[in-house]
Amino acid sequence: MNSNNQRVKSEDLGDGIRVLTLDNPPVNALGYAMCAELLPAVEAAAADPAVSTVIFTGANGMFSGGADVNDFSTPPDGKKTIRDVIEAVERSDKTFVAAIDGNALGGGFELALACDYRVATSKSRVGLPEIKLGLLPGAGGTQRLPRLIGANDALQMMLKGDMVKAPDAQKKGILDAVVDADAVEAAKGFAAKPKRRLSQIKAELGVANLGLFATPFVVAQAHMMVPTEENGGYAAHKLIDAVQAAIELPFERGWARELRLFMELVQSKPSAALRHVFFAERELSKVPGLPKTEPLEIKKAAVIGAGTMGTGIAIVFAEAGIPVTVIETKDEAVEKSREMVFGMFKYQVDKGRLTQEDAWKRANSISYETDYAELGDVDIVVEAVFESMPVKQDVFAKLDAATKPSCILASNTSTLDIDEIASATKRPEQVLGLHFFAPANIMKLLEIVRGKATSAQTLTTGIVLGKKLRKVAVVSGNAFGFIGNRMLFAYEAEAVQMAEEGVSPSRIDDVIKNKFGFAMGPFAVADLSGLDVYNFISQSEHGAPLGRIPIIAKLVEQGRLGQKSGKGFFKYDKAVGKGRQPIPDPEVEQLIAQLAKDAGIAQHPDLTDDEIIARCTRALADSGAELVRTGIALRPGDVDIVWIYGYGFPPHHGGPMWYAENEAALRQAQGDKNPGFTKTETKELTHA
Ligand code: 3H9
Repeated sequence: MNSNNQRVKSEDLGDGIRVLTLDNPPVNALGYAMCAELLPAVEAAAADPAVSTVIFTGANGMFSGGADVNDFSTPPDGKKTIRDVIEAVERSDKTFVAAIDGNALGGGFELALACDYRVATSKSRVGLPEIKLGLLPGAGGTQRLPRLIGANDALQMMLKGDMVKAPDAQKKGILDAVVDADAVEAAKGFAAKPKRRLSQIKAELGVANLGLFATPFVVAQAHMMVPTEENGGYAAHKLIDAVQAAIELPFERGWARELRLFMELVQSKPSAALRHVFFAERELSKVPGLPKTEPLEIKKAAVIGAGTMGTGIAIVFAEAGIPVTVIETKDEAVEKSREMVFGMFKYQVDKGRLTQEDAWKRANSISYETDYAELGDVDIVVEAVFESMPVKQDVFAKLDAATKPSCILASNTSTLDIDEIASATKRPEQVLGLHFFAPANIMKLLEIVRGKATSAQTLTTGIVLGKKLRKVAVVSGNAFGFIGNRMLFAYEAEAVQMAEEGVSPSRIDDVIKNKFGFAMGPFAVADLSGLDVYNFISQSEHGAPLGRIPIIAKLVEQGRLGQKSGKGFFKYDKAVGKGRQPIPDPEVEQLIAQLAKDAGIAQHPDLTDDEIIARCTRALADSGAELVRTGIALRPGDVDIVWIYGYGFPPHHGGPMWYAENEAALRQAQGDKNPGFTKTETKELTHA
């Protein structure tokens, strides 16, 4: 039988072999519509006496990206899901083989696990990334993978949610063959082999020497290792429960337990938040109204300045395989930069992420020069010099003269006006901001700042380059502080305001970090960034409208610049947490109380934890809404991504805009007439 349904192609190859090809672009998602076609195709093959082997494969350069994430917003209500397809495979007495060419993820990989044999091309990757969506694998993954590779390894793989390259998957015993040739051809080699269902075998723990108490011990350890349910670990604990069921229960009961846990997660708030983050991330490169243009090919780059930031940016280029020239006149800075580069690549080798040879090649793709005349052949330059307009304008004028006409000139400024910087050149259309976050080689966020003259090609090149550099790139308009830092000011100001009302900085930080789940509290962040930097910015012409924070000016006056000077809002002691752990300082609390008294600020020292969270998050959302309203940010989702990837906003709360919107919905439902930022407002704001 040869048939061509919309999403499932069925072809008989002779010798009893039928190939079912998943063809549902872009990622062959196994959504309701797809499963409504796949299920009868599997049932037809199962019922056909002429078929002895069914091979699943995928079109569009991949096996399948898993269930359709869009489907999770509506209950299945009797619609067919990948679980129904897998049950049909399980019922059938034919041999099933997965021929994987490209990614097999989530439900896609679970379909492969339901097969008797799995073959993949060497470039393929497999994985169960559901945890990143606040879910657990809900189509048998939690029951079959433990039976295949041992529960302990399976649990680690599912908790991380990372993709595993085919050769590594073969070593783990996940794949039966890895080939450089055609996957379906290779799969045919398994046609005559006997059935081998994972559901029929017992799951072993895969941990030696723990005796009778091995399972309870490993399970208890696993629960201890992941974040608490309230603080980002909601799905992780349920995943551990599901894997425990795989060890302790017969397959059918584990399969049922997995579904119950999956359904609980689909309806959970953290999962809704993480699914929002997933789609918001994929929206980022869509810039409304941007004419379609070919991006410039970036074969060679340059960075101006070998400070910590410049070096980090150079490493990012080198890691992406783009050779980079760093311009630096001070020998001492070059020496330090080289040390940082080699230290970082050695670390990658030590961690097993790079071979010695690759690390050496990449480290040596960063060269150092003193003269701009060496930049004649580069395609892009990123300037990372001191944050001062005259200094930057001087650099840009020199770059304009030294680089070829097509070269793009980018600034890593975190606050300055891109248009003013561009005005120092004769090519403002080829100027943009590329605002990396420190440490540049670690932080995922990149703000791409579009000046008023930035051309479509320059912006497109920035977006494509961002992907190549493996950054999460968010387009921002040219406003003081762009998206992230502008909101940071509003957030810090609100935190200081609460301190002035009598709540200690350490309590505010504790609530924001440990109760809400931020990576750091607002006062620790201020200390890390440097209070002198805040002070300098708030005194500058552009920063002034953001308002001055008198306590910060006072602390700077006293030489309390933050972590770098050992004192800021908190004290730091080299003997405690390597000098990075904030220690509450009663002196600062007294100083704040005095300033508040002098200014006649009403005291509310008994603010609840929830009030502290509400005020901080509302300050962020109000400021984010203003950025969307004025077109600086394209969408509320872009704001969320900036704060999740650049400032440690807990992803399970969806970002400041998503969180505010959902909190408002809750308050509205409770009859609050002034609930705050609502969903309707968000929709109206969006420029996309
Ligand atoms: C699951 O399987 C649950 C089961 O255990 C149980 C079920 C009962 N659904 O990322 P890209 C879209 S949960 C819907 O830019 P890439 C994406 O939005 C699922 N849409 O491409 C984008 O759309 P647009 C577990 C999806 O090449 C387009 O495809 N699976 C899905 O850089 C291209 O995406 C996962 O979590 C999906 N599952 O990366 C895998 N996947 O063009 C999630 C993608 O309109 N997906 N889209 O903006 C990924 O990790 C990456 O998308 C992938 C491709 C690696 C596949």
